[in-house]
Amino acid sequence: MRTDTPQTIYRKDYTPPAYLVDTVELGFDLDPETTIVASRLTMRRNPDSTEAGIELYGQNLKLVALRMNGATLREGDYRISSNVLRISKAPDQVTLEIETLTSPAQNTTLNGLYVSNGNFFTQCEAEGFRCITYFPDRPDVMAKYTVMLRADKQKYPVLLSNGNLVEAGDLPDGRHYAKWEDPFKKPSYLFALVAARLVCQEETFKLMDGRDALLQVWVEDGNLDKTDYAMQSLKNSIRWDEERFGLELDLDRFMIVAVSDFNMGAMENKGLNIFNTKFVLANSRVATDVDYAGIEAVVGHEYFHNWTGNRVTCRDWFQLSLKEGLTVFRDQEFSADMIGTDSGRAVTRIEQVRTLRQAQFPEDAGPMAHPVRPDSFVEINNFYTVTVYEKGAEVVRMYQTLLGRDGFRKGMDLYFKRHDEQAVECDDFRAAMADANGRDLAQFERWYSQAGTPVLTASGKYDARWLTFELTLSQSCPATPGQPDKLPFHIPVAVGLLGADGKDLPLTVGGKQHGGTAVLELTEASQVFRFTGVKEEPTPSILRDFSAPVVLNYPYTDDELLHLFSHDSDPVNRWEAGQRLAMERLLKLTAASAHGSKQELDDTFIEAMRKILVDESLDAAFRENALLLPSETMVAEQMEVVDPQAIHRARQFMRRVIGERLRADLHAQYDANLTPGDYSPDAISAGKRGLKNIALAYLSAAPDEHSDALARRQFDEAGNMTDRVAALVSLIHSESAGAALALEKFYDEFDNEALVIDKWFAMQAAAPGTDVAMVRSLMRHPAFTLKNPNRARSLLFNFANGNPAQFHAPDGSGYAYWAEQVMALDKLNPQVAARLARSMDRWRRYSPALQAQMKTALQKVAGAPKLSNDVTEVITKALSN
Ligand code: B3K
Ligand code: ZN
Repeated sequence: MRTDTPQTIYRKDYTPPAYLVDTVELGFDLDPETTIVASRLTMRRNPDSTEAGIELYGQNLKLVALRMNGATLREGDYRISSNVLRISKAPDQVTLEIETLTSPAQNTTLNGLYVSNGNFFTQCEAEGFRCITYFPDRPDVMAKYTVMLRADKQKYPVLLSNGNLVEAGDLPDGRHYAKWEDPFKKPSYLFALVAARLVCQEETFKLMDGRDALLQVWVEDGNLDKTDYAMQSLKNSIRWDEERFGLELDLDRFMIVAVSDFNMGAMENKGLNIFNTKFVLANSRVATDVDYAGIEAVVGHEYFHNWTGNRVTCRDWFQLSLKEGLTVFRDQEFSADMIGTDSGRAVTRIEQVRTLRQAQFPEDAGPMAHPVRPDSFVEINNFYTVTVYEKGAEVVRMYQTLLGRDGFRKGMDLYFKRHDEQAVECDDFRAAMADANGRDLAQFERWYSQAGTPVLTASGKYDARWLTFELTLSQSCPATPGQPDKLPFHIPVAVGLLGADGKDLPLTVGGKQHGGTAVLELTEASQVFRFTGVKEEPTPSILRDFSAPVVLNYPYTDDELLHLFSHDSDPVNRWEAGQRLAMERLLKLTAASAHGSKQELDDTFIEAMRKILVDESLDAAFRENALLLPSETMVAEQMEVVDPQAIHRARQFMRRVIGERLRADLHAQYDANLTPGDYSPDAISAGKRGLKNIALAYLSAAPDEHSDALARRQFDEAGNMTDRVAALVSLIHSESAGAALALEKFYDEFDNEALVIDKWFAMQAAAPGTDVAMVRSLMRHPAFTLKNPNRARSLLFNFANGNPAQFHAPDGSGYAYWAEQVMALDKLNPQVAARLARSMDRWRRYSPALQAQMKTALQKVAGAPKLSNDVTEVITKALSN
């Protein structure tokens, strides 16, 4: 929460801490109203610092006592201002004893120590530890922790913290205690405690070196039937990190705890990962294939942080991508390896590309654009972004593309050898990659320092006499806030050349032979690459496997795209060709719709879609992805002036025509991809369900009595949540007469399953027929609350981000609603409010009439009293950039 005028923090101002902390002893007397926190820190002057005094951070705390080397300090010995406690005169060796009070039950921010459903949890990243006690709460201060928890035994039978349990027992007055010791030094943001009434699934697991580790998944009573997949994913993660990176679990015990009130997905606290229930709880009755995949990815992600983030951590928060980009890359590789097949890998890659285009490219082009390693921030929590995470992962992936898998592994090995138990910078990671491989990666640094999505423009020239193909690659990068000019990036561009038969031609470039794909390295603003011995005029397949996070412009003809869509050996570019064909048409249809002229879709496109749909040599999951049209948001990003309603009409038209024209084949594929028998979330089965359900969606986009009956039957008979939800969405989107009843039935059946009720809100929020008035009435539903982030996201975020035609209603009612909700949420939970605030990022791209209304809404929020730093930063940037 804001205390003074928001201050901007700059990366260039970094200075080392004046004091280092060796040990931390914490004592908690847990009580929802007033928790007493006692801490004892042993500190010593940092030889690398020139600053004199001790600086501790603290927020919303009541200081009860402060002692230095046994002597009580009085005001004057120390000063507190702007959440900083300064002791200006201190000896070189210091033991500080601090006693503070905090009120977890009053803490609706879900940052620091808070209560959820009667249980205690903590969230300390990025700066939540300072809401628990005064501390040099910065990631470059790493210390060893011992934690004593005391609480009522009846209400809080389970007491957990980081590391190993060393002692436990009873206390007078019905209380009990548990003492935990973490053998590894860690920054304060990785501290965690849980005091709760919970149950667990547990197992011992043999590690690579023969040690046994105790694995536990803790949930509320009644949810033990939903922990198997999280446990399995944890075991798979541990094994994968051993095999792929030689990294072993360093603790004897590893715990995952699920909590229903949580600001994000999960948190990698050392040995005690705390998770949003959404990424733990699953069985076929309540969770979809997407939920299962999410659990695998997030369990993996948090586990992988144990090395990339915890053992080697960040020097300061500007280096966040050092751990996040790298760990996202690792979880992506883990998920791909779990599928195991090349085509399965490609599907995961396609999904990553879609996320980048849906969310990261718009961020890079908007008012909050920032480099992967930002130079400044007001509120660090606003920088847990798709740029830091997903673009950061792309940057890490490019090392692997440039150095090869083995080279990348060598770089990782050197990184750990050099930096284990240190707090380091993105540059240290780059240096390890360069040094381990004897490569100069100096220019590669620009991926960390320059914001914006580079644009790669390509053109090709075939010379039949000399059998050469010249590929000219040029790059540029649009200006972003504070960065008007950019220097060329070091871009790996994976290229293949297709012959007329659709096969890859052998490649020789710069005298060097490659297989079917060559990784070209573009380092200048413009370069020509000459392929020799090219026996026929090729169709170039550029940026295979999406080898860099850039926008590619190449003047493809429809015929070339159709050729690639039918034959490219690189599945990602094969999919990409289909997306380009669809995007061109969506843009034309949008223009036609805006001008009220006739909408038409050509046979060529429909036939190309049919060919993919019925090609049973292709994985079902790939076909599903190839049939999925670019989203309305992606179309909007391609337009000078966004017309949300015209985009929506165009996309709906296209879906309807595909549904009508491919009706028989869609029915056939529906039948061919049923998954009878017990539910399994494996990729093959999930792929079949995906294809079957997109067939259903197209059929419902062109509704007739058969499609309606099909959706109703699927809804009634489905043996799993994936099929249940798909059927319900089809009924809602086609405005079927059965939709209302199905929604009611769904609600009644799952009213005890919070995560399913979230889906119930989310489906309605994103339905084309849901307007602002309906969202307002859904907010009055007894199951709705703004206090629970999952619930708030399910309705508010899905409406603002997932229902653009309604959110951008011409009368501005969506914006007025947005402003109200941002302000209401900000009073409870600034982090979540700031996320919702981001929904207006792209406001300058709409028509003047819409812009004016959006500006009014933004200004309304900007003028609200006592706005948090979080929301202030987002709104100020939106209004000024
Ligand atoms: N590191 C946490 C995110 C913390 C967000 C703080 N606002 C989860 C993760 O990336 O694994
Ligand atoms: Zn992470």
